[in-house]
Amino acid sequence: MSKEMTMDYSEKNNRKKGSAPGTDSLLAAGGELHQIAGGEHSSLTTNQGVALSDNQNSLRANPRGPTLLEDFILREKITHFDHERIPERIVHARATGVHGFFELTASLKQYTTARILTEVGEKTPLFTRISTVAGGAGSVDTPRDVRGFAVKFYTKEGNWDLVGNNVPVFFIQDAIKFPDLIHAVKMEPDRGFPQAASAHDTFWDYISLTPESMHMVMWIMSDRTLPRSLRMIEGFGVHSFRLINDAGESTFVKFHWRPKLGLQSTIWDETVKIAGADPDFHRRDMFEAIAAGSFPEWEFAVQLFTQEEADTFPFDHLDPTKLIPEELVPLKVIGRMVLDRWPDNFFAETEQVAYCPGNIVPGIDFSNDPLLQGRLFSYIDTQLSRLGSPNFHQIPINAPKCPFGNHQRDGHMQMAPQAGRVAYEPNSLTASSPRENPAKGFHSAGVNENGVKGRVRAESFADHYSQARQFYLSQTAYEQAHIASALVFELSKVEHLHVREAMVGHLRHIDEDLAKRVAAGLALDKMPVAPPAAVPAREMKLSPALQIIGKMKNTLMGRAIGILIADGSDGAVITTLKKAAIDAGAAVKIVAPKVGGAKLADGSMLAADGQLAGTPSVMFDAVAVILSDEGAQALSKESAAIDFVRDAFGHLKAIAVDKGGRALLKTANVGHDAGVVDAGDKNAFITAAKTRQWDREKSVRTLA
Ligand code: HDD
Repeated sequence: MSKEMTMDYSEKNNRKKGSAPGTDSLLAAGGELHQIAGGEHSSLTTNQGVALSDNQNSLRANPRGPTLLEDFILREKITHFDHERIPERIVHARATGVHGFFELTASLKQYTTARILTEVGEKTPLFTRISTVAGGAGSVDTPRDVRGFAVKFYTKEGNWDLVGNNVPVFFIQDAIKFPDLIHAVKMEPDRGFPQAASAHDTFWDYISLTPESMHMVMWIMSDRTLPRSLRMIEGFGVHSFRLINDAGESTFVKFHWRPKLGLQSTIWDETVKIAGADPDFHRRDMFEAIAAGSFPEWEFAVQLFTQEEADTFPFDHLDPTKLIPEELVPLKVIGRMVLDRWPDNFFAETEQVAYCPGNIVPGIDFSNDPLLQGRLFSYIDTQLSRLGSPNFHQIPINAPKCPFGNHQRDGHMQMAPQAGRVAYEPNSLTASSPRENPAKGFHSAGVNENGVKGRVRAESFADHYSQARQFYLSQTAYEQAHIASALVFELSKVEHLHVREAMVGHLRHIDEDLAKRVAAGLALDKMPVAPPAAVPAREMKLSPALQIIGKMKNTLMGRAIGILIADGSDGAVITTLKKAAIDAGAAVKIVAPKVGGAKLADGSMLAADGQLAGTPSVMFDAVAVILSDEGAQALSKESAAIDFVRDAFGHLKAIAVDKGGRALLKTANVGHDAGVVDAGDKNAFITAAKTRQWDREKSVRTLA
């Protein structure tokens, strides 16, 4: 039972009295609730506090007679149940949320007054929600999709929400286009599918008519949208923001999250199979990591630049389809985020958390990015409809952890019994009531705005291809092949030939070779004409920081190894490999035909962590197959075992095998290369397991 629940009335009331005097603090409001959290043998009650004598039978006129309308217990229970669901988010409905903290390691005092960015060593609690975009709340974790990366910092100066993605650019330059973009990508309205997939006509039709999306298209077709784990993605604030110092001077800033475990993605065939094997793959991975005490961590970094520097960039930093290459403005690491506490209740926290890019604190300000400007309106409006009340900020997950108060009153679900006679400002009746604070309060950057009003797009936003080209050309050859193959896959799902052709036309502006590869993959009979381009792609300096492979870490930390065994397997080999993998930081799971385990060669039983049929090799980063001759013989007739090794090989993973394991590989017609190592050589296995066998790919599939 939580401490809160064991407090008696007087304790709670005392605590309330002790809270920030003279403010209308809503913090104490939660203390009025005496809801039972589920202690040992506590009585079930109705919502009115009436104890229940029977929770299994409704009130009947007689044992076999009709149920009575009088049954207030039944009615209350069913009514509440009927209202359990709230509208799911129109985008980013499916997500994983975790509590954690931010710790500042380098002060930005020179640039900002925001305390969270100036007090080195100070820890700020936060709640992070990582989401897919297109799928509904019940969709799978691993579609090809952007991941939302939203962080709510509960700072001492108010809540700051940094609502970003794992991709640093966006599809469109103006918020007015957002409803069209989302309608195009979500399930088609007449048929209700596809769910959580961009591989369909309406999405690509819209994109092919929206040249400004081409840079984002390169990112979403890359393996960035197929993350191995939510712990292995980057996060970006996307837009430029401003920092304001105590002299009122402002500096532009871009925010970045960099995962301590390095970047890692899956490959497409693997992702598709994970979706079937474990629709909750990412959520479970995060849950298990936190339960095991291996807390995911990200570096927080900024790119700082002045207006004068921005004037020299070969792009407009206010255009959200552009990024600032790290090679142009280096990242300065200023802090870290650690996620260390799973929510107590998914609905109360992960579902009800309400992020708004407009939640900002003194010392930070918005830029004129037109997408950001539109977002400032959209989120609060969404929360009003989703959570149903202007008091959604009082829900504990949304409430600031600093004192807060004003003269806003009433409304649906008002939780705070706001005391006193005065609900206005200025007033002369209550000296302790909250009032404006020019010294500490929020000030906007003093920016000169002039020009002609109109529905216009700045000319500096007209270059749609240069950074798309820069991104594509900066990738390794493997990654380029994955991008080309992803385009072929997606456009092959598009029924309208003219849409496929239009997309290939755009690709010609990005890179002629890419366009040719995709055209060949689609078996187009001739190269489509490229559409007119306001600004043809310019050559930009390559940016290796845009690769995934370049940002992978040579480590098994946070990774998983599966060891497939059967009756008769050699226990000593299993133990040695398991220990080596654990020592290297990996989680290890034993997989056997039966979950109870297998009888090893020495007669002992080894329990399994997963049954073979339900634990395919897509769950792991590398596998070992340790089998006796009889075990290999038995598994040669099991398609799950054949798939286990075939997929491990096809997904470019290291495989350790003993004699029996090798026999299974032979039966499965799996080849041999440097990534298939002898189970007796644990060091060779650990080395191979830390990476993917990229060179193998050409031997297992034809890429575009
Ligand atoms: Fe958005 C949710 C990120 C553009 C309107 N967005 C939402 C979430 C993330 C982002 C991470 C989920 C927050 C959560 O976990 O609850 N959105 C972005 C990024 C964008 C972006 C990085 C571009 C740089 N969004 C964008 C535009 C609009 C919206 C241009 C509307 C004009 N976004 C919404 C929304 C959502 C949302 C409809 C749905 C649920 C919610 O807000 O709370 O208001």
